[in-house]
Amino acid sequence: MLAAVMMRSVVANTKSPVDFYFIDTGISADKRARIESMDLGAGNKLEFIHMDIAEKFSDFKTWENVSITGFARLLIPWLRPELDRVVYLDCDVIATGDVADFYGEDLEGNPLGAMEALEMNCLPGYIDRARCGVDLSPEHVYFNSGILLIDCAMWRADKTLPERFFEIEKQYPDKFCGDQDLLNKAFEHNYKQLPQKYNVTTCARTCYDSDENHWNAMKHMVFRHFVGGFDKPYNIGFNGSTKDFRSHHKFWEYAFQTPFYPDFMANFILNVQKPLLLGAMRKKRIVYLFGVIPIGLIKIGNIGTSQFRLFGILPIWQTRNVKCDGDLIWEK
Ligand SMILES: [Mn+2]
Repeated sequence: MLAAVMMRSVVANTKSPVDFYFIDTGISADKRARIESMDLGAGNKLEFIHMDIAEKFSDFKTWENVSITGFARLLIPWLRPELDRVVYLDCDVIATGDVADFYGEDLEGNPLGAMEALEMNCLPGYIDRARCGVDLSPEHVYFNSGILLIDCAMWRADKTLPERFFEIEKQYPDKFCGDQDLLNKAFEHNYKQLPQKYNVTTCARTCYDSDENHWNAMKHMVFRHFVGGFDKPYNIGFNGSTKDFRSHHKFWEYAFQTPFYPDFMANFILNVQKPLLLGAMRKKRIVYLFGVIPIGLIKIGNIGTSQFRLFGILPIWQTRNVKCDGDLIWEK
């Protein structure tokens, strides 16, 4: 239960009192009781808000690793009409700095504050596919929807906004990244881009455009966001271009302070064994043409491109590609 770790990390790093609102789209009674048993510290409050997500977003398309739960964040401003500004955090986030810094950022009249999805630049084909999927203008900086600063009052004042969400969903049913693509389209050129230290999705230098920006994000990191399956600290067995072990020790430090530590450890041990299994499978990827000529399947990059190579050298076939002129090709 990642949300428990996220909440522990937030209270450990801020001096301000925090009101947590846990959007409950179907948590089990057992997990809820374990979360409620946690000591979040004096002055901090926790409230569960139940949402019947399947009913609210029954027409929304879900696939791959995009679950319907992700769309819950679209309704945040209407869940508690008395709140004018909220910080939204994914459950796969930990705070390493003070959440109040983020909460207090000047949105300069924009309805939303968010950070560039730098990890998308590191994954071949990802950013193009996401952009094509909702027809984003090239000038729009594509943001990650896992950490948001929401001006709830502005969202509520915009009477057409909920309708626009549904229209975008209808217009682009094959979009790539669920709520994230939808929000990027809904707030195209209409959000405040905030410093990357508020959403460190990757520590890899290659994802940042300069040494300075990389250094600033690392040195002043306020939130570390463990995006994707292979970047989760308990999923240490997998490798990816965005993978980096920085802040993993922090995750374990806070996980230890929750009732879910044994569950995380069990996952960790299971996942440590997976590369051994995958290594064994990889050996079987050599096939023999006419039963004689060996053709190796060599994986290039982390996601997307795979090539067959004759004698392991000459490329003879390529699968998975992204074109960006309206014609989207992506083989899973
Ligand atoms: Mn996330």
